[in-house]
Amino acid sequence: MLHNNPNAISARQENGSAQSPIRVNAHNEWDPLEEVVVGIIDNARFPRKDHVLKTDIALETNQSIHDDIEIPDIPDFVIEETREDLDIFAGEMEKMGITVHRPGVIDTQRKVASPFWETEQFYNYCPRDVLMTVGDMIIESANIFPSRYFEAYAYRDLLLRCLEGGSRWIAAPRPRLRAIDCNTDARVKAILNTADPAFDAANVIKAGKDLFYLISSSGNEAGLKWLRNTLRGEYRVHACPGLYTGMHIDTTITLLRPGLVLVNPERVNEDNLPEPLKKWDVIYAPEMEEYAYSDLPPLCSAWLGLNLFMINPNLAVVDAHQKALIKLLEKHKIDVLPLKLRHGSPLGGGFHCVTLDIRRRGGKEDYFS
Ligand code: ABU
Repeated sequence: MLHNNPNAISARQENGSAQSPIRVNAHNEWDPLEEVVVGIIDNARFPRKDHVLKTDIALETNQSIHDDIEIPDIPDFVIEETREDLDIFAGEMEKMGITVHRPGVIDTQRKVASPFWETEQFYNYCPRDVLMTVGDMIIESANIFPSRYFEAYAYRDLLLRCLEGGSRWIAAPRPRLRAIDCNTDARVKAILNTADPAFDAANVIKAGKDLFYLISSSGNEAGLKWLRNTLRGEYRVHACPGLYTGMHIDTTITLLRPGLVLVNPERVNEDNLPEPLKKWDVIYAPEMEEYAYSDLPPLCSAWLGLNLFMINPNLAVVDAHQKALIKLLEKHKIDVLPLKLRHGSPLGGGFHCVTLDIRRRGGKEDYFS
């Protein structure tokens, strides 16, 4: 059902329990989770007018951006099964005593515009892409797709509660995303060619005082510079170039616990592994089990199994299809809660993508000294 009322953005949260203040505390990818956001699938449609998304699809499928790029409809059963999978995931975390927040519902077909473009909006399935928590700070990222320009508004009530709780809240400057900022040369494996800082929050993972920033199509050098300058004196932001030209870091490097990292064997090797992680034990992910529950094309790479979500240093939520990966994690003394996101790949993300950790027990440590 389409929720047409633009004022419905925060209906869920406003009708919910008392709006108590929240103190953001998220220093790494593994400390015991206390509070989290899980994405939603309401009103999910692929935006048809987003020229950067079209460029991405054209580059991925070797089409010209001048071609009539075909954007599929998302069948109702995909929406319903995804709602079910997300609710099961959220419910499992609630059973563990973790507080779960959900984004507000937006009318994705309502057009939005800047001086440079007009488009429909993306759906709120991946909070990980638009918001980043670092210590007591929450950062709105500078996303590369115009259809995601206003996506953080779906979290505005939550952000206000974080502000009330004493958290720092900042937003990166928005890139212009003009037509001329899009790459049209399929040989250059980057969607954008812009001097403006542009990065998805999911280009970054955190390990205490150290953050790792993937240079890719969804995260440019200027975005790295903005993050480094903004966090100067507080964090070391390590550039991760030459690993993966696609999108996010969370199908390439997965931090499991202090001293243990899981990497993608097609992208990462002893030489290009980010320098600080060379001090850690490295495990290489096994081949991924491939599957599809619909005819929709994948939006993610075949390595979505690495996109697992740590509940604490000894427990991971992992795609139940990935039996070999589960075995490997168990061998390293990590228990696994196997769950499904049947349509994760065509919709754009796995368990790490559909979450945003708001609060984990623990403080800011140096894991590399
Ligand atoms: N965060 C989703 C991963 C997308 C990718 O395969 O690059």
